Amino acid sequence: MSVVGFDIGNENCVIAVAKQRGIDVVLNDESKRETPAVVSFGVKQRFMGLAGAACATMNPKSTISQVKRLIGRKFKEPDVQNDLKLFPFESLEGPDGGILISLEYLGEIQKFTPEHILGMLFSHLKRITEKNLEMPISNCVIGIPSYFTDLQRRAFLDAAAIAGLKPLRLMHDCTATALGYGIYKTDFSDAGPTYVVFVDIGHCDTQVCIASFESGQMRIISHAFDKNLGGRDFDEVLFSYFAAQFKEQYDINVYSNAKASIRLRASCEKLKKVLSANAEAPLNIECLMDEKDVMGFIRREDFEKLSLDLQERISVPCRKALADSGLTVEKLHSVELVGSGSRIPAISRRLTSLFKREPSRTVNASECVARGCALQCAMLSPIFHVREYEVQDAFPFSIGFSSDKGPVCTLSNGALLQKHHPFPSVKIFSLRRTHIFHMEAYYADLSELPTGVSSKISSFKVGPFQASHMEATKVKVRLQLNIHGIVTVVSASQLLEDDIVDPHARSDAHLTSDKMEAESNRGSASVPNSAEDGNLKHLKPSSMSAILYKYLGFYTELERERISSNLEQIEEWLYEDGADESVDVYTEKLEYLAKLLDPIENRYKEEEARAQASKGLLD
Ligand code: ATP
Ligand code: K
Ligand code: MG
Repeated sequence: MSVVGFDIGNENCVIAVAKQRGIDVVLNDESKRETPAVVSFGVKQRFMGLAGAACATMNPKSTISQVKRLIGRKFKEPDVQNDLKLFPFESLEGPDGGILISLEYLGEIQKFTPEHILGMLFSHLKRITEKNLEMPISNCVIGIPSYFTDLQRRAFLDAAAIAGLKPLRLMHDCTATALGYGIYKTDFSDAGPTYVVFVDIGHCDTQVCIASFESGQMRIISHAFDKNLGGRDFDEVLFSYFAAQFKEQYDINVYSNAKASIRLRASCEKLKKVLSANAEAPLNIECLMDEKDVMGFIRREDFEKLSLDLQERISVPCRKALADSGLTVEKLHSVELVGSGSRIPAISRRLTSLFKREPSRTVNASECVARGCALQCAMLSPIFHVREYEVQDAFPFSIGFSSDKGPVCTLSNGALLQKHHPFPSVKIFSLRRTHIFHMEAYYADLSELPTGVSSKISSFKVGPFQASHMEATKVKVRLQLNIHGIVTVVSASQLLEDDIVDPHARSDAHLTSDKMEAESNRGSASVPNSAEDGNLKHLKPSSMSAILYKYLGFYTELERERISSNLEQIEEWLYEDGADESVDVYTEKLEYLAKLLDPIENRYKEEEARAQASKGLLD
């Protein structure tokens, strides 16, 4: 069983694996710790990673980078159109409104979805890992931006599945970083929580989160982001500057020439890095265009002036995260700056004045996401014993839920789940209905989302159920924001009169999680009308059925697997070695099992209490 963390960046991918003695970063075939996120399609073969990046100038129209930008997006979104203008490859609208990339491969024009291309990249990273570990892998945790929509999350899972990977969790990048930071730290004060801001500036985006640490636990309080602000935008400032200069000086228009644009952009990125360590830097490109060699030069000071508004924009998500956390800068313990885009000195200065202290670089800026993901994977995996540590993430968007009779809400803003609601989590509500009905999950406040995103999340069909003589029956719906941050209806059950007497004797009807997954991928889920219809085959040992049946909807697929495999092992042990063991050993095993069940039972009780309290408010 593998324990792997992946950071799929717009520019660089990093792979980390958990070993008994700690977390290691996997070296790729070129012995590098970072692998360019590039797939290039050639006449005879595909080139991935570093080899792919080397094809960018020779074969620009068939070389795909920054595919993460396009995952789970619609072709017509304004943001997508802006990105597509920057990319040299051709694209068109797919039949579902998605994006299709059209390129020449093996001598033919072929069309690929972004999911397909990301799947190829995943396969490449998987192969590197397997070669390195000398064993097949599948279980992993993958970092994603916190601003990813439901559709983008599903698309990421689809791409991982194409490569034969099994993500135990899609984890928000900053949450992964915060976990890696918190779990090793033992010097937190006892006087109360320690608050840390994490700022991750990548190639295309900026993400900020505020985490609260106490001994043995970490909670994310707020997430904020600018999905269109990263190192790439600083490159673009230099690009426009030199493009204008070369037009005047050499009478060439690089905008009109795809190869010249790519070469100038690549040189500007290098120049930007040089300026992080030097006060000035030259830019020389041989034969850029029209057989002309170009020579340029810029001082860091001038670069900083040109990029002033980008620097200012970095403050925006920082302020937002702080405002949402309800904290003042004085309450913060430190500011951790990560992501290689943050290596520009002016950015550190800007953050210093904003947070009234210099940002720290305690964690490894380019590897922290992958390392945090590998750690989370180890924590979720039964083969590893990781120190007891609780991770609670927050979901950055408010979610609303409506039935055909209008919104189902518990909050004043009409949402069912408030922005920054802890997740994974379950919501229960009941409705009175006579017939099959439809429910829809949607983003309740579009101002929280990146612009141009549709409010629709997914729709679910509930029923048919047995309603006697057209009389309305009470249907209890369990909605889950799962471990990946994806909304699903876990179950819908018909409440009978007996329920009032005995809350556990209900006629529940459930979908297996497998079926649920398949159904909800199509954006709809129908719920069978009796327990016999609900396929409960996945609940294996008989002793477990009762437990899992009672708590259905309150545990994640992972928790189920963990409990199930533990129970199986213990049952086996009982009939074999266990027969000769002492009482203490039995008790120890029992206690271990109880500990696995505790959080689930707590969630169940909490939700029952909440449902009781809000009775009558719903419907
Ligand atoms: P994203 O997080 O947007 O998906 P990513 O994770 O691939 O992208 P990083 O690897 O964190 O991004 O950062 C890449 C960016 O950092 C690029 O824009 C690169 O030019 C920039 N960068 C790398 N080194 C330096 C440096 N020394 N000075 C300035 N910028 C740098
Ligand atoms: K990265
Ligand atoms: Mg990144």
